Amino acid sequence: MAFPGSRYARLLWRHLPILLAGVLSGYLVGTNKTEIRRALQDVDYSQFNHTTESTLPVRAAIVALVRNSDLFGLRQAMRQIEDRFNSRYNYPYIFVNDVPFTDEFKQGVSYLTKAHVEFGTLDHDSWRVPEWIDQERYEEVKRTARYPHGEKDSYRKMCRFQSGYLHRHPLLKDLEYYWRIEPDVEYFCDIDYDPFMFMKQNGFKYGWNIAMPEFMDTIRTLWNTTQEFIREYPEYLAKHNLKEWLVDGSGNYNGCHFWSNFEIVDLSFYRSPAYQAYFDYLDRAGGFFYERWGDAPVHSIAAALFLNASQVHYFDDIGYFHPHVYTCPTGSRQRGRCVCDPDQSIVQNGFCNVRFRNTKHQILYPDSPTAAYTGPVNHARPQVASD
Ligand SMILES: Nc1nc2c(ncn2[C@@H]2O[C@H](COP(=O)(O)OP(=O)(O)OP(=O)(O)O)[C@@H](O)[C@H]2O)c(=O)[nH]1
Ligand SMILES: [Mg+2]
Repeated sequence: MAFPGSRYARLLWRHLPILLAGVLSGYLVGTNKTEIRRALQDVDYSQFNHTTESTLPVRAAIVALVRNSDLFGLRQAMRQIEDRFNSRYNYPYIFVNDVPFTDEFKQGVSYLTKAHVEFGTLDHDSWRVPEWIDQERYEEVKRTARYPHGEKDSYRKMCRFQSGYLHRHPLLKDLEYYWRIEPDVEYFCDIDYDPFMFMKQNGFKYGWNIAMPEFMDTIRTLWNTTQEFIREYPEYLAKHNLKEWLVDGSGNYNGCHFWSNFEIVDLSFYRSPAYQAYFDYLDRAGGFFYERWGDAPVHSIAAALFLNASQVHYFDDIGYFHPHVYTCPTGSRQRGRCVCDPDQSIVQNGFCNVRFRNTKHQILYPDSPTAAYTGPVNHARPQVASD
């Protein structure tokens, strides 16, 4: 009869490698997390980049300025863009930050796509309060401002950067078009065509899908400054421009602007002498800091004045949500390619949306007896949330 101890010994020897592996991984997980993190940081991100870039019909990318802390909101947005569109096209992504991206961020977004992903840090000059800004006056503005983000320095730098510098970032230099995204946005509908190619083939330079009135306290002098600019540089006004979309009966700015958190743009527009001169003029005037001029009204006013109406396209088929506004294509409940409820989509008959459609229609078809839209119009303005 064999001694039971020797059977246990044989069993122990046979399973020793498994036991050792278990102990080792337990050690790594339990006591040496920094080592594991270090190993993960050495991951070569290019392994996620099975790009088909060389066959893309347009030099374009999906672009965002983001913070490391936006990782999960951005992953949510990318997941939807991939599912709805990009997993079939593999347009590259470019992410820019004012501080270096963490490895956790780089890895977190790279996992979501087969496309090429690039990460850049912006340069100091594009993210600062310029020397011509009176610091005392600026501090007073931040203390007393009563509109969303009115107290924030970073928000103003962000708006200035997105207005004048994002398109000039070295990572974007070879692009013809960009599609801007943001954390926490949602895409409700399959996009079963290539919007970049669509823009290019139709000669569109600016594409949007939400138009809203701005908080007027954030842009008190933007329109006057714009008018001064136009007086100085009348040659930049496009012949068939959309100025009418921007003004009320007395010629004052009505606050209408495209929400630039979604925009698809032919970057030759932002690189044009007209846009560059406009941005420089606004920057000198100081309103990015003394007020809180957003990149949305700046881009929109420029598009309305320096482009022809035929070059500005309303993507009414792209269902989209940015907190807290929602646009859902009319009739999509029947067509079934969207997961949104058109009845909740109050911006489509909003004042700015309707005014755009009717203004463009009138410019393109001056002899047409009918307007583009004749239904009810929603005149609601955004509420100030921060006071
Ligand atoms: N790197 C970096 N990105 C920023 C900073 N502030 C904002 N952003 C990014 O700029 C974009 C716009 O910022 P949001 O905070 O979403 O601004 P918003 O959409 O006008 O404001 P909300 O309606 O409050 O969301 C987002 O992609 C942000 O991640 C910042 O200080 N640093
Ligand atoms: Mg946002």
